[in-house]
Amino acid sequence: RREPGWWRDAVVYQVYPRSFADSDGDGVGDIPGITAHLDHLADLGVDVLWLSPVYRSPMDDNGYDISDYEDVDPLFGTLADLDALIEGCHAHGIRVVMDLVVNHTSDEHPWFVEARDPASPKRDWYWWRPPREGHAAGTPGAEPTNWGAAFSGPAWHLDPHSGEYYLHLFSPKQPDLNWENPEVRSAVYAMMRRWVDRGVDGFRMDVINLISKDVGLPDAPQEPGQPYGSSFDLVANGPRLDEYLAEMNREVGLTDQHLLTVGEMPGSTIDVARRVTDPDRRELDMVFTFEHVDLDVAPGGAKWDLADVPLPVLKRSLERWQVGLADVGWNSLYWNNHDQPRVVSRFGDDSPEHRVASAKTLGTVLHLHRGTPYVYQGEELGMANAGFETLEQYRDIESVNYHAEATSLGLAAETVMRSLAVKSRDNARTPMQWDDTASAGFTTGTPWLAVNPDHVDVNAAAARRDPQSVFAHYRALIALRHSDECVVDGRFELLLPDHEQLWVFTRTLGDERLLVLANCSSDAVTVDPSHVPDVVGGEVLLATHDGRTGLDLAPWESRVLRLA
Ligand code: TEU
Repeated sequence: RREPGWWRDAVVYQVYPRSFADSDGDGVGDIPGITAHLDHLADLGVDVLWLSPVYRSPMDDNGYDISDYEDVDPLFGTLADLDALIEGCHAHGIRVVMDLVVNHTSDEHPWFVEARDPASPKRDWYWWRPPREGHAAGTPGAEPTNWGAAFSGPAWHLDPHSGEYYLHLFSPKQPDLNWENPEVRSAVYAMMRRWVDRGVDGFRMDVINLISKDVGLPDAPQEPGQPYGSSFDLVANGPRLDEYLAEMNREVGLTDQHLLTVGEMPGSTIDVARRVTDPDRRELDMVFTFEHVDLDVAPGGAKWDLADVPLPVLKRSLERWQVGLADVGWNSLYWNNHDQPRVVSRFGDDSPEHRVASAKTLGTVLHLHRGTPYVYQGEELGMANAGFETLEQYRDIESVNYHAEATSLGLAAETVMRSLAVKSRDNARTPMQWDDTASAGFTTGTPWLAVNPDHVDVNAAAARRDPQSVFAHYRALIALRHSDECVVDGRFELLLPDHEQLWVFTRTLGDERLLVLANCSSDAVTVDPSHVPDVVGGEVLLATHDGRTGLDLAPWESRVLRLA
């Protein structure tokens, strides 16, 4: 069914079910809607569908707060619908990777409901601590540590019933599981095995490098004026991470059954990735690094403190991971997901004049790196950021909480709205744009989040008719990966690292050499022939602007050449 390392030449397509396709008119995407659009994925040529959570959930964090790991939330459909989707994918030769969210559950999960009782045998399935010494429960500073939560506020929530606090690195409705407890680990592995038995081909593991914490739960370094300590170094890449991942792999048979595993690892480093993806250690196949998507943050700031990213900085970041994992382990390659703003708006140029070319060129650059590429729904259409201007348009808990926190700390409203416009996760969550009809063919009802008005031009129906579309370009990139070993395994070498406009690199495998020439700017540029291998004899495999072979590159023009 699956060969060892099959995922090395695979391309993964991420579906955020809430925003993909609504089949029952309630304004929210659902599983039958995905099944109805599998031809889109098959036409694109992707090998894997990564499905963001569809489990039962109060939807505090749009399903990343799970109250039943083994049932489908009625909002998305039924288990029978999910079985039909898995079957439909397999019939199209597409494998299915489920989202595994086991750093935390929902506070409405029966495990946590039970654990609220101090006498319950499940009390120790979560992190409970009494108020800080010398502080009365519920008073400021009584939290057991000075850690902040990712969605604003403290990382500890007082449970009045027991007078103790519980840990939640995200929202108060997402209590962290205590992975020190072997009962927790066994319950997670049993659940994973049942999903594998149901036909699932792998897992994307949500914040999996947070599951091992420093059990001493010490205070974190706290900058003066900062409301909380920066706890990331205390909760990320903890002392037992490798032990847990190896145990999970063994207990679930992840490598034995050649299941695709990708660990989402905020704050991970190349050293952690080399270790965790080293095949000999049988932990994970690959990880999502955050290094390149944390570059546009002002030094010492949070994601909302905006900064530009000069191209050389971005190029060097991806190069570091290419070099770091060249001889051991494996990279994932991504620009987009449901947490990140749209790449054409972030690192490209989403103006009407340059949107298509920049989306295609950013796709070429990413897909010609070494690793498994991930395409996020709508990326193959060149979908852009939402363009929201009022707080009422936002839905994401992270964005809404940030607005409240920042304005209460005195930040100017327009500064906060600007940060949201550039970085809110809702930028990635506007409904998939299928056609130019009302609501872009996403729903016949009222969409849960506003549809981007640009759907009249930016939509799958138009793209599939247009040989020059982003969709056609992504289809060609995916076909190239499937047909060319050098794209999959060729050694990466960055050229012209300090050039502010050009992204130029080679891939070499045996006597085959590919050259990628990309103008990642909105101005024309001429390539200095003394700085690149002899391109004249090269065969153009893929280009954004057909028929051009000289050293002049138009704005956002890129070419992939096979050198003689
Ligand atoms: O995201 C992990 C994570 O680090 C996020 O906080 C992300 O960095 C941030 O949202 C960027 O703005 C995962 C899921 O992908 C995310 O959707 C969930 O909200 C989060 O974990 C909690 O499960």
